[in-house]
Amino acid sequence: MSNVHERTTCRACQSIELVEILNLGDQPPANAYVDSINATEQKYPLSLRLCRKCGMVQLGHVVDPSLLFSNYSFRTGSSRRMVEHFSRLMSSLADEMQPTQLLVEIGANDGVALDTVSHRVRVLGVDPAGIPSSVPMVNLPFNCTTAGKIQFEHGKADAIVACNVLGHIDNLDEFFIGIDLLLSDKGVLVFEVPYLGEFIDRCEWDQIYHEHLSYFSIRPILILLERYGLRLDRVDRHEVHGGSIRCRVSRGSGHWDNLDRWLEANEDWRRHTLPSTYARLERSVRIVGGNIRSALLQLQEEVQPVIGYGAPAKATVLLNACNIGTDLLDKIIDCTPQKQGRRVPGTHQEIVSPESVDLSRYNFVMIFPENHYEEIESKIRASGFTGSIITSRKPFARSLVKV
Ligand code: JHZ
Repeated sequence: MSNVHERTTCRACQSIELVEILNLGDQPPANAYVDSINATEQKYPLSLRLCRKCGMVQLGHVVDPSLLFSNYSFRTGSSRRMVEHFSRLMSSLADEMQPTQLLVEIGANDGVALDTVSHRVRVLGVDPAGIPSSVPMVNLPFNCTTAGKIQFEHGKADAIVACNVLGHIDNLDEFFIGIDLLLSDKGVLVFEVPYLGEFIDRCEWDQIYHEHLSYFSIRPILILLERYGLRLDRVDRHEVHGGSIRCRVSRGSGHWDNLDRWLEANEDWRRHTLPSTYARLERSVRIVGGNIRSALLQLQEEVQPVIGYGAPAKATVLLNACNIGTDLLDKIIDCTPQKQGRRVPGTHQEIVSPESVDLSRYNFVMIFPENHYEEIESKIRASGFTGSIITSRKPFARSLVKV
């Protein structure tokens, strides 16, 4: 299997004290949507490991990124709420900048967030996926070479944003060396990552896929920052992607004054490093996975029509891990044009546009992206759907059944 390699050292502290905490078996890359119901896709090991030394949770195997990010169909612009969230961040950074200063977004995707401040400061996106965009874009993975190229062509960056990017990078040292090259002396780096705290508390196991190599808490982040002469200026929690942290970083030493208090209030270091925490997580995964399958089996027996809503990478993980084929669920609605007409990797549900479906024909809708529940629910209800909504965390909504 040359497209995948095993990682035996911790991505944050480089120790070899990695222990396996959850194994989801061999799974297809979650965003590799297929064109045929008969497709036979390559599957790769998907297992989670804990670094006993620094508490970093990470995948044990790395799939070749060119397989994961070429033909990438995720679009930031698919959620109004996320566009608003990122636009607020861009706007607050632009407030601090002069019009001639440079704002770089790593993992800019379709450039929708950068576009909102392109009239206020100089902007540049970096993303290997090559998605059409209205802002200038460097279509390369971010590393030292790309950072050097950007610096040569555009000068140093006064602000760098990287949201939901760090988790996708195997060699985090290359990332931070690149930041060191590109960031101006007084520049700021702002990054967001889904937070390990909520990942554990809410059993967000559908976030585990080959793209997501790391699952962050603050302490491993501090190890990385300190290695590159960076200080953490502040941390904020945001209720996006199931619970995320936003870290603001600049050059220098001695972290945020409030850091100890923040860690005490938010981060249970002992719990994050204990294998027993993850043993509980593993048990919950088995139970939740079983519940989802049983719920769909029950609906099938009762001949209750059910359709999925939202085909994120998370749906691929869940459907494959729970072995839910087209016999139990055959269609999923998704607003992303690049996914429509294609099928979920591995389990092959057809992905269709919202306009093509008459929801009044269904008694149940299963929403896959819990993180977009409110936005999707309001669309479903606005379309006149009066049936029951079930989700991966609440597969049984029997009391709500209206038949
Ligand atoms: P969503 C993404 O993961 C991608 P995914 C990425 N790998 C990452 O790191 C994480 O986020 C954090 C659809 N939808 O955002 C659009 C509707 O159809 O949960 C999407 O396909 N109607 C970079 O893939 C999906 O749901 C709607 O009204 O798990 C949501 O995907 C809305 C709101 C969404 O990302």
